[in-house]
Amino acid sequence: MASKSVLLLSFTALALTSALAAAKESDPAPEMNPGTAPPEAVAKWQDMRFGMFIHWGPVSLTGHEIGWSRGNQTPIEEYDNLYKRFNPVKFDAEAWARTAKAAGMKYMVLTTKHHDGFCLWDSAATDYDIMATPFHRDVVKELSEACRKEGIAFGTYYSACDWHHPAFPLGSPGGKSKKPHPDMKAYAKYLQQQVTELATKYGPLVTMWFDVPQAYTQEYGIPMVKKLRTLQPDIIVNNRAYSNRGRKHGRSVGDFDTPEQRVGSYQDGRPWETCMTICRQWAWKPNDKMKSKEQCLQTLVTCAGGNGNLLFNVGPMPDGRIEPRQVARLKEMGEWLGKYGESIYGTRGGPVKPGKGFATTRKGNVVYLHVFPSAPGEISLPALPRKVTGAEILGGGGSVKIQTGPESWTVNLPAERRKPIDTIVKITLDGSAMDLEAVAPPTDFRGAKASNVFQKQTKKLGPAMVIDGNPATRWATDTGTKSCWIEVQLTKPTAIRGIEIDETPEYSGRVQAFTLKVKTAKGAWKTVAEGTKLGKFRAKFAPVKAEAIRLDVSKASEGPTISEIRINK
Ligand code: FHN
Repeated sequence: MASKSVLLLSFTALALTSALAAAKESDPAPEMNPGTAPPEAVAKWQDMRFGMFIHWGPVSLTGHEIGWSRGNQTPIEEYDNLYKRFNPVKFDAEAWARTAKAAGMKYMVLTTKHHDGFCLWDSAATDYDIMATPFHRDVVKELSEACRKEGIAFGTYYSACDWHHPAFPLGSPGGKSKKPHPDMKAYAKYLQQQVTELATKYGPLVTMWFDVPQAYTQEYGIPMVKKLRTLQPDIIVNNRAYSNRGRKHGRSVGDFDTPEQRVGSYQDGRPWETCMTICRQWAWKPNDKMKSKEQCLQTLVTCAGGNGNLLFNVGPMPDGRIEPRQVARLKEMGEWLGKYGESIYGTRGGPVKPGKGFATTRKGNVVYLHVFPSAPGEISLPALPRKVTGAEILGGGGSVKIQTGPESWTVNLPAERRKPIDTIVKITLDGSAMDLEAVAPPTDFRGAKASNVFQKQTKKLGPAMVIDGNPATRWATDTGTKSCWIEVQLTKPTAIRGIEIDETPEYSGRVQAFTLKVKTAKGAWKTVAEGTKLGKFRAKFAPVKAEAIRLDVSKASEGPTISEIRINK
């Protein structure tokens, strides 16, 4: 019989072998590891913080949404022939690049091919491209050169789904139809050929921004990304290159996350970039509702405060111009960045995560405290393990007193010292701010619940969005919701004398009758306000000790949606 030690040895060897085998299974085979961008390339892109997204193509002739309107508002046959009359004679790549530069944008991402399959460059792989239009000029070539001339990094958006291409299995409307003769191998070859064209014909690309891969799965997508990285070693690839997105191999796909139409949540270990429209539609739409200067800038600041980038979208017109009012809005952003850009460019988010009416960014031994008008007169921050050696309002607003205690720091910023959109307090520390652990902001609230959440998307659109201090997030309810309620709980019974409710600006006016109640420390619900219009609602009342607040909407024209609820003590 074998001795104990021999048995033990063989058992250990067996355990080791099976562990190695298990490890082998969980690690992707080399050819199935999409790789990552070099850290220094990612850091350089993070430093840029602000980019221009452009959604453009023959669809701009219709004023409807790119890709999605094909087979919806616009019959497929009509949509697919728009290119024959696409002649944007006022297209001026240098003007677009100058507009981005004037906005303070450091990079640009153009939809070279959206889900409709039309290509804005001279592609050898298809005739369905810009060279087949009366315009007959390579837009990608002209724009990449103009960007380079203006010092703007150029990147390409490429839709992995293609509802026009016969070999891609899904078609319009919205990928809901099936092509008669799909051939994923042939489509994958086509896609790789086009991505190779983009990666070899137009100089260095800051990013390849893939989108909506639908049936384009990883067995095709990973080798394609690997090839792309050999062609452009510094390229940053997003997390939408192929389906099975996310944690197929124990880590997310791509080099950054892509929260869409909302500001991402604070994240240290993994870069992210919010993509958002300056209006409501991605492609050109006449008289579309445009975001205010305040919304645009506070979105940028809150992205930076969350340690993310903002890719802000314009949809140029069919004549080739970016709409003048959008150019003007972007110029306003650039003028603001011209004064306060040091608090955005080259910074990282934190060390205090975005809170009620404020955000922080950091660079070296400086913390920039961004204070929005909605913030209270005294801003309380968790104490940081550093000493404050100086504090002043950026842009020449004089020094600021910060009371630093063991638990919290208090920054006193009365109304008369505030700027209209963002008052930035530049706080200099006695050591680096960059290695500080990010901390959660103080909050009056411990939770929120609601009668309904849009398509049960609680993470993105749940009731907690109204108490996160982030004006760019919102609680949303299902389409057709005519009555609903939301309730927020305070961290402790608190004497309050007012409540502020911001109905999401783009959807303001939906609430047509509501009652606002406070749960007193005795447990009774007390009505403190009622009305027929929310918008930016401000209730003032005699101080009451509150444990919770409840908004009951008894009448609405469409699903109510609220961005923020705040209390005044
Ligand atoms: O369907 C597209 C949409 O048209 C737009 O291009 C956005 C931009 O991020 N991406 C997809 C929706 O997630």
